[in-house]
Amino acid sequence: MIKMYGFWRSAASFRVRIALNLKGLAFQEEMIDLDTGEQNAPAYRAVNPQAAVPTVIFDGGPRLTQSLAILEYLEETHPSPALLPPGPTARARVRSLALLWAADHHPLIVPRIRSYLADVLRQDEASRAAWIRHWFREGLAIGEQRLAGDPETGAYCHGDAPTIADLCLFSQAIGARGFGVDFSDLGVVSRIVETCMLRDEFARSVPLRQPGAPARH
Ligand SMILES: N[C@@H](CCC(=O)N[C@@H](CS)C(=O)NCC(=O)O)C(=O)O
Repeated sequence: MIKMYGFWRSAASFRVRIALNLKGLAFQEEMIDLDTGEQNAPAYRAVNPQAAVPTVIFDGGPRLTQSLAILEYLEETHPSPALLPPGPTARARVRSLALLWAADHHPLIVPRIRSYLADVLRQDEASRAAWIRHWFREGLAIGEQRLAGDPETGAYCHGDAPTIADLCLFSQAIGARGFGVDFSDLGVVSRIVETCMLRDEFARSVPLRQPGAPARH
């Protein structure tokens, strides 16, 4: 059985959860409570010295961190259904979109950044909320510019099957909604998010359906 250390609200855990579901791989998720700082406790730092989720331990296999590395590992070890398209140009486009959200925007809103804003820079809650909403919104707006009018965009970010770009877009967009970001004006992004939501593998991966999530947040 695959074991994942995650957290209900974690976007990085969310994208790996979707991939495991799409590939039909059974896994058990242990929640590391990021709200109480459990990621910083010695017990979890022994698992991942970066004090971040996800960490995935494969039965008889490696212990991996960094969601995109985990997604690539899953793709190489369980290639069906494919979450990367064939051909180097298409794969580069998908990875580029995935990195836009997962590498350039998501890291700006994680707990360690929010704590620094609060504890070191003394930003009040309203300023921190504005920061979070700004980076969510910018990532989605840039995504819209890249996706709209590009003939490679289909029902999903690339063609008519989900790729790792959709996992990253969906997790970022659902997280944005959770923080009150309205992106209904971003037509292609909104359409792809709704297309993903129609699939059970995406829908049952959403934060509010995970153990420990509040009834609403
Ligand atoms: N680039 C990493 C990001 C990992 C990460 O920062 N995860 C967040 C939750 S989404 C976390 O555990 N943050 C802990 C903290 O900021 O203290 C990945 O994609 O796995």
